[in-house]
Amino acid sequence: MSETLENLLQETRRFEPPTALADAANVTAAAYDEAAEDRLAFWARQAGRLDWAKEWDEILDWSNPPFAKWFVGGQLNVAYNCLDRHVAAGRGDRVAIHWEGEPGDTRTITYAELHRLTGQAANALTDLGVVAGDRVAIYLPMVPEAAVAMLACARIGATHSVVFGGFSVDALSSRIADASAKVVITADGGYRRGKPSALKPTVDEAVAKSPTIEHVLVVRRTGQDVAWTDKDLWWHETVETASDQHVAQPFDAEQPLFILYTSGTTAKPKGILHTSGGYLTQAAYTHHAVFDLKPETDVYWCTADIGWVTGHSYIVYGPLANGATQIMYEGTPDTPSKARFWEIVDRYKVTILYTAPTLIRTMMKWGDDIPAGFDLSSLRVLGSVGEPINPEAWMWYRENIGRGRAPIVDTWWQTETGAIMISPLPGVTATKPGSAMGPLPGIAADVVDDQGRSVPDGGGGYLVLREPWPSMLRTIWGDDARFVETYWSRFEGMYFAGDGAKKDSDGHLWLLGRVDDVMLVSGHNISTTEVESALVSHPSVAEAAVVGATDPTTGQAIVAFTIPRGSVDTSGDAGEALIQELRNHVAKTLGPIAKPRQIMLVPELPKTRSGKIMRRLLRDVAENRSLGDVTTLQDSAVMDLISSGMQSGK
Ligand code: 6R9
Repeated sequence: MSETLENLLQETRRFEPPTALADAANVTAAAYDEAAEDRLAFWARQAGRLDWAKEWDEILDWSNPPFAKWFVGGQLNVAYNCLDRHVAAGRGDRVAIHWEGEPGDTRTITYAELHRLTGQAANALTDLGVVAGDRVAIYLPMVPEAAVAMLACARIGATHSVVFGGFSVDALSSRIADASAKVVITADGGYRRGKPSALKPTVDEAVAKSPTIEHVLVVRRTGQDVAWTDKDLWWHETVETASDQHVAQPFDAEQPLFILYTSGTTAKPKGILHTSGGYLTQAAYTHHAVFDLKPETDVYWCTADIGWVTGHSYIVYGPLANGATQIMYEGTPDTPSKARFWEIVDRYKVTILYTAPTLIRTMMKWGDDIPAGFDLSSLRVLGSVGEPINPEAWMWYRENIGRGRAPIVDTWWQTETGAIMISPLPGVTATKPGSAMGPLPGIAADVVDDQGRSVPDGGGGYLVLREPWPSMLRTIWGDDARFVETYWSRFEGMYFAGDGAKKDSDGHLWLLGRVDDVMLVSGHNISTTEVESALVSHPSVAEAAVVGATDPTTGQAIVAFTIPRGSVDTSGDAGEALIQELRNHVAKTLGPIAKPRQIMLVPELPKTRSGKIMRRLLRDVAENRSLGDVTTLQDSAVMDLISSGMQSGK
């Protein structure tokens, strides 16, 4: 990736942290110096945010890399740290979760109540024969029981494996089989787009293929009819009748906490294994530092689904370890109207919002007038995660949601890293639209070339992590060899994240997406992210996805799928004219080499449930191949829409 485009690096806008926020910030610039001076001592101090039943003997055992052990010999209970200690400190009446169901029903759950519910669920699981080390699959909609189920597993030392409520029978049964799960926790259904959507039939089919499953616990959410087998138990008859008295036992710092299968935009899903002490340390620290959380006054809202790592670390473990008050929302952002998010922010006076670029671009497409109708003045920190955020979407987020005041933290991390690794600090960093800026204190990130040499400022290459970190994955479940091969073999002694990145002239980092997505056009490396950002910088474009399609002349040619903004006329000649204008716009912004061969105007883009564009499918469309595996596709009807409704021009 030596010959890269300069476009993103020419960004000259800078946004200083607001003075009031900087003056009262949880973390100041001194944290970088402290961590640089002694990284391990820094992490040991962060571990001190938690209550340990037994202090560790050694901060890090790295004697058998890449297999790390953090806080060796230490013991703690993760659920105790998220619940009991807050209740014991007199904070039991604080709201933990303001839950908002899609149909408009609400529940307010205090720390004391969440503690009681978790104790009941822990007792119920124990009665069902679940013991420390067993695996429990969780296949639930965004209901409070999802958090309760996770915490109950943590409380008894069982390992949870949360599977997205939208996944298919095969996705669920293969994950159950891979982890040999003993119990599945599910629901009759959940609400999506105004309708009850069934979950139980999928579980029934998956369980029929899963000999390891002994019991199925079913939460009643929608009240729809369900088939019943002798393995099934209602949650309200089993958990809600159990004793809420449960004493949490401490477990080893390296006790497996959860397995989470990677989003799988490519290849066979990997069961990423996370353990307890190091994971909770970094989830709690980063939530405190990156969002500047003030637990007494903030109302925090992460819009991710609990089935994604963002939901694990920034709905369940980080916020609850920190005693935060948060919103949990069950449904989609356009039900009952496209104003749903802003109505929630306004009503609960949300102060910290953490969402994804895909949602920000969707809101852009729907139009500025929707958020403009609400009081969003409570918002003081805005976060982004999941994909590179285009400078244009970043500016839209800042202006229309942050009202030009709230700092944006663009947070780079992965299921594998367990917690945020690269991000601005809201009270410290002067941000640049589209850049995740730099590694957090205690994190050693770098960009290297093909040979693993650090690139100079201004250069581009592969993102790596040079030192182990507390919340790092410990292995791929059941496959140590694949763990070593996937992450630690590309560059000697470094973790290879699979992402491309650039350093600008100040040494700040620009993430460019998966390296598999980089295109090679007439011998030039061009990242899909850069062409997408150029397209989104045109006023008529809300969202764009770019792929490299095989081309007889240039090797690969750039094909772009583009969603126009709501008000743009794309009928007939107007559509053709727009396509030509966009091709020229990209050529002008990035140089003629980046001019797309073809631009298609489409109504939607195929995305994973976590909101990442599935470029592999678009490449198939661009090359007229039949479609590959779509099990992680949010809505397979999108592909039909794209294939039938697209307007294409060369
Ligand atoms: C947390 C999460 C990880 C991949 C990662 C990268 C992309 C995430 C990003 C970002 C640019 C950001 N990614 N955050 N790219 N800027 N702020 O998304 O985990 O589902 O495992 O995906 O997402 O490509 O490698 P996961």
